[in-house]
Amino acid sequence: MLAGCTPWPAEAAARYRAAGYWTGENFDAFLRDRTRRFATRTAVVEGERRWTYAELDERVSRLAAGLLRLGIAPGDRVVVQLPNIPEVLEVAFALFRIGALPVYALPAHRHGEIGHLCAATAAAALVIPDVHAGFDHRAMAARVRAQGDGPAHVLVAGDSGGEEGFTALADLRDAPLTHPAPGAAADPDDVAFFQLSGGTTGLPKLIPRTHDDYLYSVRASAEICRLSPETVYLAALPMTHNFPMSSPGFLGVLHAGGTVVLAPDPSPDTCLALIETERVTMTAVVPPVALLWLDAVDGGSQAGRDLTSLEVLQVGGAKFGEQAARRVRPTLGCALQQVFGMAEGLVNYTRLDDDEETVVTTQGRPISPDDEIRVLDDADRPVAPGEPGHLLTRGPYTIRGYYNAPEHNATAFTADGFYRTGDVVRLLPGGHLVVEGRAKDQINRGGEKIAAEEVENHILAHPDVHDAAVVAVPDAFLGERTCAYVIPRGTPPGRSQLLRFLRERGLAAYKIPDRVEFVERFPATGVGKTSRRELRQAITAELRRTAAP
Ligand code: J2J
Repeated sequence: MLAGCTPWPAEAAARYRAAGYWTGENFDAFLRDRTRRFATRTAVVEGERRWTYAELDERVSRLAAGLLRLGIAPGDRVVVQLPNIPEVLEVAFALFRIGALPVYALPAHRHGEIGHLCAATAAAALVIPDVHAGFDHRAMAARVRAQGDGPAHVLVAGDSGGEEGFTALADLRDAPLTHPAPGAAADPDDVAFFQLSGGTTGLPKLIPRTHDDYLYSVRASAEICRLSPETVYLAALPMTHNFPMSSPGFLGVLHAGGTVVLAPDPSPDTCLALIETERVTMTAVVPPVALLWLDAVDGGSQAGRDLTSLEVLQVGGAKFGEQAARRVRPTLGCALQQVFGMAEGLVNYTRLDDDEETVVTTQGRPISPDDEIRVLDDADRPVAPGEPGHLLTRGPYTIRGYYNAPEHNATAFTADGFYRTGDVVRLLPGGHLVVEGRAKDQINRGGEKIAAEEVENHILAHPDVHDAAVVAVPDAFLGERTCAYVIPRGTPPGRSQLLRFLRERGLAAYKIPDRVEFVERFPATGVGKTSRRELRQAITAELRRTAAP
């Protein structure tokens, strides 16, 4: 196992193998096998571009050869920040082919987050688009380099700009790598890539996922979602996020021999048009996007669309309100599937044969019979059946530790390896979970996760700030927005000046507080403690009280 990662105990690993969950397939073998079986079928579609499985595999081999030539070696980490373009598949599988490890960033990340990821993984390379959604990722990469976070190579999907150390992917595609490639030997029970945690701490944590554990979740998800070669999946959310990657996501679709259609953005105008023209059968969105789609079809701009191909709409990443959930079938004419998952592992789905009440009122049940679920009170004792409590979990695809984070792991995991999800749930008799809330210091802004402490630390770096607490405020559309309570040091900085300061520090736009309130002091915490965690709780309680009718 890669240094800095926590393996499953040998006994558990043996059990997961014996049960047939961990099959010993690695990501490179996965692509080669599906290419053999589905060679001439369409793997991925983006605008005018359509690649068959054979074309994807050929590109992967060429890029893999080019990466080796450039000096990317087996075991190297490579930060991948790409929007929804077919190169996501090409780059990820090329890295797998040479045994290098993708570190998946989001397109919204900026030099602060990307710099951290590059530094924390000692990345050999960073992969970016040139300009995306009006933002110049090359300039950002140059800045990451200038701040001393590496990496040696910047690979650009598009125009490299010709800067020293910047290479266009197009210039890397060599003669195909001769088989077998070094990556073919990648140990299936070792780490394949890193996902990013939604986080509760000052710096985002890295989630190491193995070939064995992740591919089990992909195969099992594909089965639960009944994927087949006829599946046409629309990737509407950013593809490097865990949900559209693996639940069942584009990997589930490749597993089944289906087609992945890439949407440049999740707007109803873009996506509902693609569903009609590409005859999409399934897609996955976060709750605010589902609301926009429902409204666009319900007498809105997309009312005339032919959506008859759509069989399943998955909604997850944040709690989907029951009222909206009830609108999905009548409005879109498809089944709803609620998905409650996390990049750390555990994923729950409502099943396609669950009754409608279960589908609209629960967040599903775990993928695996060997997902162990505990619902505990504040003192780690089991709550009475059906009562809300903290969700802890352990199983064949849930990590046992974050990367290089022994101190954090000591509290995020129990001694016997259960992950403390920070979610508050009720467990129903049939095994379905209802998400009731959250105990972690995280804001869920319509599915985008914000660690309060991370944003507070950036605010505290401002010279005119004495203290800061970032909390969630309820929002009808996004579920939650962020509010930063700030105690100034003397004259408060202007709001817009403070927000500019945060952007300048390289924070993703979704982490920039929606509201800033300057206050003289924070509410007392009852026990007189001054931890920011208690302050956040006190302010949240105060907000609830004042918001009450
Ligand atoms: C309430 N809260 C939810 C839901 C996630 C599939 C789907 C989602 C994610 C994801 C994922 C929720 N209702 N339906 O990785 O594979 C909140 C919980 C959870 C956290 C995880 C997947 N679905 N959540 O959202 O790592 O608080 O993964 O612990 O981004 O999102 O966030 P993330």
